[in-house]
Amino acid sequence: MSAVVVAPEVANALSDNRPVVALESTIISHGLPRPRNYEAAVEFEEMLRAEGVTPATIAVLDGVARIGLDADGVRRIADDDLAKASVRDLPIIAARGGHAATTVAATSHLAALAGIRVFATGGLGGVHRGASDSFDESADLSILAVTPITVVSAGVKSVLDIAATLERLESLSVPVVGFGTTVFPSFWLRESAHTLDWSVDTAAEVAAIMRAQDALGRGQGIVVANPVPLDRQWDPQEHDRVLAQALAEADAAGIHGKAVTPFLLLRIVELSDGRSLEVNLDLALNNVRVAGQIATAWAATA
Ligand code: PSU
Ligand code: MN
Repeated sequence: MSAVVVAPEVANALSDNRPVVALESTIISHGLPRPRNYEAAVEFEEMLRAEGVTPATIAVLDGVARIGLDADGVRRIADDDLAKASVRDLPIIAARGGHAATTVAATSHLAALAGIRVFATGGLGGVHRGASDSFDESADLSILAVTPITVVSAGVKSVLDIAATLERLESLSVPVVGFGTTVFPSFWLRESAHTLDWSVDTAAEVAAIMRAQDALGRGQGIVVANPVPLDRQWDPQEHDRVLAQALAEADAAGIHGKAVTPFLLLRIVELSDGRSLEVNLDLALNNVRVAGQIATAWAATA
């Protein structure tokens, strides 16, 4: 059995030059509570299919990195207690015949390996608060520096150090463009305190940037920062209050390493009585929609 299997539907779309969008599994397994996570996984795929875009949800099941899941695979990433795999975990899980949900880093790598150029997620991993002591910086950033994939996200969660994350993306020479905005979004909120050098208004502009990036011989990914619609964003005051409490609890409980992101996301859902979850789903769907448009523009110009 090979270590990587591209689902026939995805392989056919790629070889026919039809649009494909990669979707990650960690947001389903570790970022959203059951049973809403399963509904979200199905909803993301259905939204793409309705737009004529082939979804490729990515995960490792039975030791095989699967680019595109069948119905049983989607069930498993939502219902099973899967490990969370970044790129460095992939060879170990594959060799052992194990199962894992893939992070933005691992999903990006596997998508690019299959020739997929566009990927939708919720929020990108980044530099954690206190990283100057802990060195906790998501491999999402370093993998985007070496992986030709366009990732549509609602920026990075405000649980992270947004300023440091943007600095690292600059150092790593990863382009960041706002989609209809010049302000970097902060996941549940449309804005952060940080402005961007570049913004685009259309998917076709993103496809043109991807084309130019290739022509210039650059192999980096591109971050498309897509803010949640204004009427869907979280109330900023409640956001600040809940965030402070969740961060304090994570600290008090001694949560560290890759457990930090899942802990905070699920705790924030509880502390907000589900409000943060609604926003999370809305922003993720909004990213899937824009990624579908970009993949369509990309395929149309190939
Ligand atoms: N943002 C979300 N939900 C998530 C994540 C980010 O809204 O589930 C996940 C992504 O899979 C991302 C990962 O790649 O968290 C980053 O984890 P870490 O900080 O351990 O690299
Ligand atoms: Mn980390």
